[in-house]
Amino acid sequence: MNKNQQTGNPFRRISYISPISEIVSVSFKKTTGIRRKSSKKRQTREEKIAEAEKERISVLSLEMTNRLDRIVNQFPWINDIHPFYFELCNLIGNVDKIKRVLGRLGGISQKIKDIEREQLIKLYQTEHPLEMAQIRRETGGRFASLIKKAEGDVKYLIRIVKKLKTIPDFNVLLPTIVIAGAPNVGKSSLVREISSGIPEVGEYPFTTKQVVFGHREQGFMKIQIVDTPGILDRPIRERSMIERQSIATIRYVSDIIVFMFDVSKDAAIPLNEQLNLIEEITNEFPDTPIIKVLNKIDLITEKEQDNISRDLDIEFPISLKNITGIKELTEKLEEITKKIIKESEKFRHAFDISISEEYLPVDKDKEIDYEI
Ligand SMILES: Nc1nc2c(ncn2[C@@H]2O[C@H](COP(=O)(O)OP(=O)(O)O)[C@@H](O)[C@H]2O)c(=O)[nH]1
Ligand SMILES: [Mg+2]
Repeated sequence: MNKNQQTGNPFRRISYISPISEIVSVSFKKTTGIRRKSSKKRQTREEKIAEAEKERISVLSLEMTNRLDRIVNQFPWINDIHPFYFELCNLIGNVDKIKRVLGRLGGISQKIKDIEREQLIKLYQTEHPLEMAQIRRETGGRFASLIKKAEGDVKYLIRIVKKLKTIPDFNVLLPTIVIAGAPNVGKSSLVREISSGIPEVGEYPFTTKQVVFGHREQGFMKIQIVDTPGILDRPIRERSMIERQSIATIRYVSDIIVFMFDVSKDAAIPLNEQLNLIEEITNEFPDTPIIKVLNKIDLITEKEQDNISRDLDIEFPISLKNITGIKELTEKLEEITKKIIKESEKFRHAFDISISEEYLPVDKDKEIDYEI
């Protein structure tokens, strides 16, 4: 499998990015301890000095280029990123700019290596210790002025990565159920109720709230359940452009939307506004099946429940308080996800990856268990 074919947030694996000022100071510091060695070899004083100066130059080059290369290599290969993360990356930063910045950093690293080579040739051509020191100082100066050109670029990356790392770690290869509905309808309660473990929390860009997502073991595979407070709970048309674009990226990961209604006395917004919301979500996610759920039936009469269910085409009347109707709902979710896994390109791809030739055992005699 392509090493960049990550299932979760591909930016999470980026660790610390050192600012240029730090790279410069740490790299120079590494060269200060380098002294002429008292070698047993028969060497002239000049030869020993040349060796020490060479080492100072090489260590400086190595320290700087290793740190620059590390920044570049930590980044996922932008073109291989799943569209969900790609689009969010492009909203938080600018994918083309990131590519240019990484290209420039790689270019500076290469240039430092080239200068190192040139300067070492010069160093070998002189026998005067003063000139040797001069060449080494000049090299250090050239390295420093080159690398300092990347100062703004690296600052940009540090800023962007900090945000990119907080994007929730969706497993983009798992079937995903997104829970939508007005505030207080019971979205978080539903996620808690139908998730196997304790739901995790992540920040969603451009919204003030956090995304909660749980997992559910389902036969041989897992599904993801996502609660999106502040994202799919208020009118999309009131959002800023960037917030709307950010919301739109959920399209890439949502396989089913569960829309929850609350018509009890606890409802935070009236039914007509909840209907506007579901209409907007239907427009925003035209290809995603939406399952309509009426929650908090423990707070309404049977007659109210029947009327609402009929008027709104409710498939599942439930109560998370009394745990009524949950089994029917989860059975339906399982049925749909199974169908999606069979039919969707997304999961066919996931399946292909797991049995592609790269995964076939090298030693054909050895038995290997395949996990799908
Ligand atoms: N009576 C009743 N209360 C519920 C039910 N489901 C959720 N609640 C309550 O409704 C409130 C909001 O639930 P929450 O899951 O936080 O809603 P969210 O804002 O949509 O995530 C909480 O106080 C829940 O305990 C239900 O079926 N019946
Ligand atoms: Mg909630």
